[in-house]
Amino acid sequence: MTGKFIVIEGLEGAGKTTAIRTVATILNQNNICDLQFTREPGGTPIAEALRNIIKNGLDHEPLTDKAELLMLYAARIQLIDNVIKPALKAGRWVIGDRHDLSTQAYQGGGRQLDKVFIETLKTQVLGDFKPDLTLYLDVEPQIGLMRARSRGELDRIEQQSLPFFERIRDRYLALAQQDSTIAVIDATKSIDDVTMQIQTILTSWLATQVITL
Ligand code: Z5A
Repeated sequence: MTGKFIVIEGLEGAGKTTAIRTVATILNQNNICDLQFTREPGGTPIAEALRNIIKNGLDHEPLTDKAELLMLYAARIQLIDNVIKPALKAGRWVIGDRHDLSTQAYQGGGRQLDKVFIETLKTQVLGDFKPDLTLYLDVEPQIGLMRARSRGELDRIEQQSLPFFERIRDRYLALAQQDSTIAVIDATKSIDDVTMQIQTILTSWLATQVITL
C-alpha cells in the first residue's frame, strides 16, 4: 500500500496555494485523508536553510547559476529521502508545492543552463523518482507577476526581468506536451473556474488509479 505524489507547478502568482487547498479537498472527498504537504525548495531543516539562501542570498556574495542548481538538487534529495519516500511508503499521499519540473523550467528555461548538465544531475540525484501527477497552472507572466508582486518585497528570483519568466513559461509548456503525467490548467481564469478545471482533471485521474485505502 503506497501513496501517490501529486505536484502543483506554475509561475509565481499562478495560484498554487489555492490549488493545493482544492486538491486536498477533492482527495478528502474521495476518502484520501492522510496527506503530507511539501514545498520546494524546502521541507526539511537543511532544505529550508538552502531555500533561504536561494531566495535571499547570503552576505551579498553572488550566487552562481550552477551553485543555485546544485543547492536545489541538494534540497530536493533531502526532502525526497527524508520526507516524501517515507510518507509514500507509509501509504500517505504527498501534495507538493513545486518539484523537479520547476528546475527544468526556471534553471533550464529561465537561467538557460545546459540541458545535458541538468539532465545528468537529475538522473544521478533522483534516479527514476517522479510525481504520479503534476498540475501545471499556466498563466502569462504579466498576470502572475502582477498578482504576486502586489504582496510586497521581491526575492532574488522574483527580481528577474519579464523575458526570464517568458522563457520559463515556454519551457513549462514544452515539457507538459511531452509528458502525459503533466496536466495543463488555464490559470488566467477566475479562481472558481480554475477550481472546476482541477476538479475535472483530478477526478478523472483518480478513476484510473488503483487506490488501496
Ligand atoms: N525555484 C526555482 O527556481 N527552481 C526550482 O527548482 C524550485 C523553485 C523548486 C520559490 O519561491 C522560488 O524558487 C520560486 C521558483 C524558484 N521563485 N520565483 N519566482 P516561493 O515558493 O516563495 O514562490 P512561488 O512558488 O512562486 O509562490 P507564490 O509566488 O506564492 O505563487 P503562488 O503560490 O502560485 O501564488 P498564490 O499565493 O496562490 O496566488 C498569488 C495571489 O494571486 C493571491 O493573492 C491569490 O489570491 C491570487 N490569485 C490566485 N489565483 C487567482 C486567480 N485565478 N484569479 C485571480 N487572483 C488569483
